[in-house]
Amino acid sequence: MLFAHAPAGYLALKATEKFWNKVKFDKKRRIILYLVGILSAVFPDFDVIYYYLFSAESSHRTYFTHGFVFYIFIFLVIYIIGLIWKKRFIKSLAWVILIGSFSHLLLDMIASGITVFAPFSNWMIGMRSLGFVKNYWIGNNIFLVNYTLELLIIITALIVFLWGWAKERVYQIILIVSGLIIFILGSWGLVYVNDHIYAGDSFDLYFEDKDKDRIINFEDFDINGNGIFNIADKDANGNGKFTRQEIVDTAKTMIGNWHIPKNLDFVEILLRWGMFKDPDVIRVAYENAGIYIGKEMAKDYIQNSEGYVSTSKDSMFDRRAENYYVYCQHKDGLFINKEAVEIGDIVFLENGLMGLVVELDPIKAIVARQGQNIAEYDLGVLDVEEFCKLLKD
Ligand SMILES: [Ca+2]
Ligand SMILES: [Ca+2]
Ligand SMILES: [Ca+2]
Repeated sequence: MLFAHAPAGYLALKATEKFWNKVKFDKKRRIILYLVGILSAVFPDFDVIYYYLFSAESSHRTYFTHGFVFYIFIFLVIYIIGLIWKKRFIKSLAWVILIGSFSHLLLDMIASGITVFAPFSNWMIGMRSLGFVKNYWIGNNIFLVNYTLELLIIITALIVFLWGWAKERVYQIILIVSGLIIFILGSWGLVYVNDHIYAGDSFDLYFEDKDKDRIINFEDFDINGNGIFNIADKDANGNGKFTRQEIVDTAKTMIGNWHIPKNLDFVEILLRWGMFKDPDVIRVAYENAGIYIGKEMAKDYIQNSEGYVSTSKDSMFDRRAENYYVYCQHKDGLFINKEAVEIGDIVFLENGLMGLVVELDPIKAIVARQGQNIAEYDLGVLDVEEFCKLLKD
């Protein structure tokens, strides 16, 4: 909910104006109250700046700025000042801050989840954390759901805002009709974009416990419980398809897409412009075959962090080609001899990108180049630096 917070705050203030504007303040004060309220509706996201500058290790929605406690405290302080000074305006100020900030938090609870009681508790409450999106259509189309809702809020706020000027019925009809047209065109655009977002079927696999050893697949280095580590297992996820072939099959379904979401992090798309990164092809393809490469890398990082460009707690840890290169180095997986290449291997290109080998003779790899659709390339036309063999079968 990146763009909808200000309009949602405006709508919340408009709906509650009779309550916080009982005495009917003059125009100037009313505008100030609206502006403060709208600013409060956006304010919780200022922690995003802190998040990007100092700590990308956890969601910014877990900071105290995304809990109700902080705003109740601010409200009480300002309200009590208003009581002591006997100023109605200050009391209304307290109310619009509370209404604005609460509108933000409630919207975030719908879109994902927030730590409602921060800083006292880290308990995340929201649609996402309650599992609403797991295994469902919404889970694979969260981009569409999220931005359609944003669009709806923005258009509604615009109509409400302009309603005051549209005194005659004909203007009101024009307003509603144009709002509808913008909504339909906008939704159509969102559907189009959504169609180019890779929606894998790894969600089930992710949270399952295939071998019933009480370690969910995502945390399990031996998903099928046959005593062979995922990375060395011919069929790591135990679905009857060979790991190597499954990796290649998955990667081929990504061709033509713009974006591959990191697990349940679709909402971050616009925060991290650039849509997809080249390591995503490898990460997701391996994941669908039962190899959580980020976990494998994190395990290696704990034993030997040398060379890694970010810590294993960084949410971009398994989305940086440099880290994959270091991991391959640590695993003695790097080689330059083309004769030894197998499908499912990784290729590092001279331009810094990485790809996934999906065909031999001639060698072809799937590469995600920023600003272009994910595509298959003949390695004869790309400058190959090194190959990497991670699968141990
Ligand atoms: Ca397990
Ligand atoms: Ca196994
Ligand atoms: Ca398999």
